[in-house]
Amino acid sequence: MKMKLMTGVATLAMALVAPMALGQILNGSFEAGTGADADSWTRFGNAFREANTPNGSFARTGTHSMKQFGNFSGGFNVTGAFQNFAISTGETVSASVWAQTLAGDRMSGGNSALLKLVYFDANNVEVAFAESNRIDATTTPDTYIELTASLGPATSNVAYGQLLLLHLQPAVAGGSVFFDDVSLDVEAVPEPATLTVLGLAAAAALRKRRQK
Ligand SMILES: [Ca+2]
Repeated sequence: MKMKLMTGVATLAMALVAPMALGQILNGSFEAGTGADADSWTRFGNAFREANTPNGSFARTGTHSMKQFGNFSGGFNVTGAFQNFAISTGETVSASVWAQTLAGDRMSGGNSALLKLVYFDANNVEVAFAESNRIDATTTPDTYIELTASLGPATSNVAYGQLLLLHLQPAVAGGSVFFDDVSLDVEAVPEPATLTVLGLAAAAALRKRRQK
């Protein structure tokens, strides 16, 4: 009986520790969409779903990727695309995207491109954020590199998360970037308090059984 009880508690603890994949990013490879619109993504500025052409294969996988470049307004231009994802208190998130700049339209000046993760509260106010490594003027062209970012346990006031792919153009420098193969992983983090409660519950149950 004792063994059986302990096995039950262990199973419960494992269930709490096991990673949970919630709020996965949809259409991370940009294969689904109509023209410049990529399904599931909200775009702003100069962000376009791009099809491979007979003259060039820009996608890392499949036949489509997302191309971004500056707005050339003279001010600080931000172009991008984003998706929201579900996240609960105590969960952490890590994300990845592959990106490249082509030699023929290489990122220049102060331009850069990155992946950004943000936690928002119920009033759409930013609670926390994390930024990835970047594609910029120093990045080797014509080569897809991985950009990664992660954000720690969501506090109780976090309502949802957002993943953004961004192209930043501080001035009027040229250069575009192609994004492909976005992935996002949300994982539950066991809180020490939860495990302590489980431990106390198991001990109490054992005591109860011994008393019988
Ligand atoms: Ca693709």
